[in-house]
Amino acid sequence: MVSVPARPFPFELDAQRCALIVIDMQRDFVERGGFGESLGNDVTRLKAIVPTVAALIAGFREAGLLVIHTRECHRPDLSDLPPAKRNRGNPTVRIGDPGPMGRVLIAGEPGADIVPELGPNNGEVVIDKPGKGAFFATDLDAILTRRGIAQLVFAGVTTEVCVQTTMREANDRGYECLLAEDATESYFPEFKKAAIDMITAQGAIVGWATPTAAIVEALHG
Ligand code: TIU
Repeated sequence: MVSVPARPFPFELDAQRCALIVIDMQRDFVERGGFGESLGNDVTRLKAIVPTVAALIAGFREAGLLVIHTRECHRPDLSDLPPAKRNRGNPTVRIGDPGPMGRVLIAGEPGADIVPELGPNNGEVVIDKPGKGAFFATDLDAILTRRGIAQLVFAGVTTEVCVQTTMREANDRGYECLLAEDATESYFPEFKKAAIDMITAQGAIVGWATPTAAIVEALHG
């Protein structure tokens, strides 16, 4: 066990039972012309965390620990896309429509790929998920259980949507959750702050938060 300085109090990291989960660092959310921009968002804030997420991934790889990547995407025939999700809001391009990076949020299309700087290594787990939470309609829990994982470190986008949803799902399934607070981002800075405040409040009601450097230092310690 290594004690990692964190909010609201130190996180007792058990490296042998810990995995990193990188949420949805896909071109469709991070680059121009994708789903994120189609919803009216400025994607530059998200692109800026790529080097920090890369440093966190490198820390886990160097420690020989499991890295899991998720992608929010749907089947090409849209059979796993509820109309309520496809029709929500007033996007310029809907999920499944053609865009500059192929069909938006469709598995196998360029936009659904993880940004090249953060691509998975051989042997790393990639979870394609139809929802915001990575446990919904996926085999993530089974994979973690088989590997004896009890703690999850979280990075990725967006803090208050897919990251927070997945942290809440994980918390309810008995995982201890630590958010790398500078390796996650939102299109809305005030939502990022509020999400982290909510996660860590009430004695870590959902989980802990700390900078990437503190996690990497603990892994090497
Ligand atoms: N991955 C993820 O957060 N999906 C979203 O749709 N996020 C938004 O903030 N829109």
